[in-house]
Amino acid sequence: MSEEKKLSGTEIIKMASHGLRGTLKESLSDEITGSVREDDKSLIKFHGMYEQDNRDLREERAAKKLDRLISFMVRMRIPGGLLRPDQWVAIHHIAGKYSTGTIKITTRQTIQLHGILKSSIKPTLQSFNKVQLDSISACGDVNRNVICSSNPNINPLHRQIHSLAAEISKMMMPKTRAYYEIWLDEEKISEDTEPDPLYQDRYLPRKFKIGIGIPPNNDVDVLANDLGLIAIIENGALSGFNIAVGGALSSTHGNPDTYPRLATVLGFVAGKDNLFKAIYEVASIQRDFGNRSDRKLARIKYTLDRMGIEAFKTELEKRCGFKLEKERPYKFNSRKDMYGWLQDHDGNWHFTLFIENGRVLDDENLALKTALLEIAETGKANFRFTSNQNLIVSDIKDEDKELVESLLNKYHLVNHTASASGLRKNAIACVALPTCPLAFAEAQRYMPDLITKMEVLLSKHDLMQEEILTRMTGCPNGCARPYAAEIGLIGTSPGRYNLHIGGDREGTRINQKYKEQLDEKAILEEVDLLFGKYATERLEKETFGDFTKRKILDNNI
Ligand code: SRM
Ligand code: SF4
Repeated sequence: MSEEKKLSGTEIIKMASHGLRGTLKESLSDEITGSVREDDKSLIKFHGMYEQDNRDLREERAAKKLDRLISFMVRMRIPGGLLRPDQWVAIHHIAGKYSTGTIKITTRQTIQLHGILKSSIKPTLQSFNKVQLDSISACGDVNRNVICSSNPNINPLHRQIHSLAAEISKMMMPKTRAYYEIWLDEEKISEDTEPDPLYQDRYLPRKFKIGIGIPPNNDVDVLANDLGLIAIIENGALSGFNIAVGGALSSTHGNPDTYPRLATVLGFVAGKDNLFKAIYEVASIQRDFGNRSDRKLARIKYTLDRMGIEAFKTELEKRCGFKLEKERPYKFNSRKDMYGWLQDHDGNWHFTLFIENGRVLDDENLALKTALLEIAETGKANFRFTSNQNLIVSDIKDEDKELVESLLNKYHLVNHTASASGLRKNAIACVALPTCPLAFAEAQRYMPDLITKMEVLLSKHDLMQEEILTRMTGCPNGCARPYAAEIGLIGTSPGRYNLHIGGDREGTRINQKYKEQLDEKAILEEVDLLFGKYATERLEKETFGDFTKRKILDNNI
């Protein structure tokens, strides 16, 4: 077990929380402040929420001697990112009534609503509950939203594999009834805390993420997860999963002990019972061996590297009571979303819609939110989120395609998707300002403009057809997975970014820092030089990431 050093403050809060209840009920009924009590700020995350404030307003409010305007972000638990149309309709109205109105599709196939006042949290969660949705353990030191390759067209077995996301999510949920009591007014049956064999009273040392990848598409960045499950399909049947442990993409500026890491494949598991046992026991090892004194070093990637891969695997096999088989061959060839119309193996239709940085709102150019509401109201399409922050209007029967297509066209969404450049359609940015308290620089509000300027350079070098993966974050926490991009821009201070290059297109290589602290002018100068070299010196079919790795980073100039 892990050496017991001084426990971090969060550990003490979790243990004293009586099954994540803390004093949340008291915090909620305190009308003097829009905030929750200090310890409850940690606990509320396990219920899918973060306390925030709008950073744009801080200065103005401080000048008027006003406190920060506190509100909450709610992140939902939507395993595999699949919603029924009536659920989308509900979210549309809830967003309009209680939040800023913008629906944000995240990099983990779910949605966030921002700007919810304390008094509106309960009505928000109760409205979600009416359509069988919740935000349980969407954040906190537990298993988060389970993601799965989103496009049903990938493989005839997609439905079967995708359904595992919901089952895994259910198995990994904490056993406490706290969410139901605090937010949904369920009566407390007993004073005892519910026994929870997996999480016990300390939960995990840190967040834990599970992703399911269905080759050949790695749209979920499966190796960026604490636990990545790679579906192995042989002779048209699902044989089982390669199990990969230790992915996570954050680092901290100036802290060399932290690093982004892709998961290591430990072996192969066949059969659902063994798969679920292995998932459970990977988490139990992290529970018992993870670092509980330094949260910066608490993810399973550090546990794995500290224990050593073989020792970790031996412990896993001991706990599972069976040996992992040798990993089976698989190949990823892309991480992009399959934009436009596709028909799956059952004859249903799916339209993958480009949503810039996952922000669903109506603006002067596009009535996106209205369009999606109208489509959902027909009841003829499900909504699937992708880990690239896009949306698949999906599962449309052949006879309903015309109706859905007419709405997509009415609101210009087909053209919006078709006309966006390859660079833009393969770019992701995290939320950053104004709500993220950790942001040093802009991301989703700035990236569209930067892409426009980069498009000019692509065009100059005759590279407009290229689909280069570009990802931007406002800090090194890596929420848009910039360390796994061909071009990664990582915020260091207002208006400045580190430039990373050399990631591959399949998501199997971490990129490297190339230049530090660049402002926009310097970013564009560097990108211009790199595009110029790429246009003239690349090998046939060589991607930008492979080229920059070979020619620039490996110093083969
Ligand atoms: Fe993240 C913290 C947003 C995916 C690594 N992330 C945050 C917070 C909650 C800031 C905070 O702690 O107060 C951000 C909220 C901003 C806001 O105002 O909404 C935030 N993360 C996001 C989202 C919404 C980005 C987006 O624009 O889509 C993504 C929500 C995913 C979801 O639905 O669950 C999001 N975050 C990720 C990913 C990508 C992934 O999981 O595939 C990563 C990198 C992978 C990983 O986990 O290593 C990621 N977020 C972090 C970290 C660094 C964790 C670490 O190991 O150190 C933090 C900071 C922390 O936990 O202390 C963080
Ligand atoms: Fe906030 Fe940093 Fe995550 Fe962006 S990467 S959302 S700035 S924590």
